Amino acid sequence: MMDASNGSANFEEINSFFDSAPSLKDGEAIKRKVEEFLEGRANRVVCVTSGGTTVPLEQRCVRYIDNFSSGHRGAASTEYFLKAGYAVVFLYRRGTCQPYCRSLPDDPLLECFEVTNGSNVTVNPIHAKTVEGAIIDNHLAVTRGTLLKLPFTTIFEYLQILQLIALSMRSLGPSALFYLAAAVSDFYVPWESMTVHKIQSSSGPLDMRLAQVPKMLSVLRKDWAPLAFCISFKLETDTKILVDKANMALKKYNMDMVVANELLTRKEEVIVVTKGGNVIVQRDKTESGADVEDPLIKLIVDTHSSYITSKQIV
Ligand code: PAZ
Repeated sequence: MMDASNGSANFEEINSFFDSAPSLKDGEAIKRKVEEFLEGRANRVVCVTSGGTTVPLEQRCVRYIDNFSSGHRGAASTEYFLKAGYAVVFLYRRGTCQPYCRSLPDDPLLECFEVTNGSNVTVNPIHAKTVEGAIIDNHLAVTRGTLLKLPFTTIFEYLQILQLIALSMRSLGPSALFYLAAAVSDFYVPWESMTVHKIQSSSGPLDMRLAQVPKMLSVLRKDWAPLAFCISFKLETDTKILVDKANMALKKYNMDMVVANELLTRKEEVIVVTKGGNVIVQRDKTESGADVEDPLIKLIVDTHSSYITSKQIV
């Protein structure tokens, strides 16, 4: 479902994807939010995409195809980008991991709080520090106006909102950064050929042909935000092909960086692939709780700084 190195931009396919997609609910409101968020901003802005897209099988969707992505990478990276002074547009899959909530238990409401003295709700002392940290950090990002969160569920919503964000960020030139960590479906059912009502099991085994999702990386690079610094991700389960596939994506889509990761070790290590060579980035295993996103975002921030400088000199 998630290989991203397939074919060069087919603009006809891309147009037809957008023309036939169901119209984006609240599209105007989302556009306004993005524009208001970006208004007057000259400094660095990153669009972090996070979590996996779904592929509906019915227009009145009961069933859909999904993928494994937890959104941890996107949420953690957002925190480090904010710490580094970026404003972040966080385009995330509904229900996946959120910035500053990574260390909370699975059911924060029920596990972090308790009822004391009859009806007072208090924080369970075991979780007090984590809850306090999460609330303060999130509050800071929101009050400073540096974090805009936009949810998606389907592949249609994801690509429509990404296009809208990219077109709005275009004016930021090289200060704009795209960090595309979402696991984006490679195959989908085009809306017009999708059955309206719930597929009936009484009709026997399901035989379904999926179309390929057109690759949007080239159009992002060429049309939507040509001066932006673009980072895509490449996930594989076979390490033997990982770096080659990342290199192919780097060239084919003219990315500035491709972050290659393997499913089982993705929280330990990533390989940053650039035209200038590859760098292995690992989490600091000597420090408990250290994650790979910390050194990864440091490297990206430095590389983005050099990129901005190089564009200013030219
Ligand atoms: O969301 P998560 O933290 O569970 O995993 C992150 C990831 C593996 C989805 C991301 O690092 C990635 O590789 N995204 C692109 C996947 C792909 O379409 O190849």
